[in-house]
Amino acid sequence: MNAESPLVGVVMGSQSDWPVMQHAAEQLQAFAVPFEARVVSAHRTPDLLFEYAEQAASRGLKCIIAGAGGAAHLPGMLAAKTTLPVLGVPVPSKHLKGQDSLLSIVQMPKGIPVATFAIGEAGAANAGLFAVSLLAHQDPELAARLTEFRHAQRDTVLAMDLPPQS
Ligand code: RP5
Repeated sequence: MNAESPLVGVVMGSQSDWPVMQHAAEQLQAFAVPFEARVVSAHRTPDLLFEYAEQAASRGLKCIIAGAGGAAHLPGMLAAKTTLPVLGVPVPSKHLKGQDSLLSIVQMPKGIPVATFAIGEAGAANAGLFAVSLLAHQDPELAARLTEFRHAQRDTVLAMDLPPQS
C-alpha cells in the first residue's frame, strides 16, 4: 500500500471478501493511487461504519470502494453517511452466487446513490479503474496514465489473431 495519505478507501464486510476486493486494490496500485484497505462490517461493526463514513471526507478520501456479499448493506449505509462517491462491488455469495449482493447494492432507493459494479473480480477491478477516472479529472498526469492504459488494451485486441478459417 502507498505510504502517502490515502485518496481512496477500499472497504469490505469481511476478510473473506479480500480475494475479490484485492482486484480493486491492484488497479489503484498499478496507477500509483494512494489507498487504504479496511474491514468494516455494516451489521457486525455498525459503529465503526458510521465513524469511517463520517470521517472519510475530512481524512482526505475522495471516494470509497465498498464490497460486501449477501444482504450487502455496507455500500448503501456508507453512502447514507457521507456525500463522497461510493462505488459498490457485489461480492459472490455462497448460496446465491452474488445475485443477492448485486440486487441489495444496486437497488438503492431514490436519493442516496451507490455506483454499482459487476459481481466479483471484474466489478472490483472496474471499481478501481473508475476511482482512477474520478481522480484523473483533476490530475493530468493520472489522466495521461489512464489514456496510456486504454491504448495498451486497444493494441492488445488489435494484435489478436484467430486460427485460419477453412
Ligand atoms: C458479508 O458477509 C461479507 O461482506 C461477506 O461477503 C459475507 C460473509 O462474511 P464471512 O462470514 O465470510 O465473514 O458481511
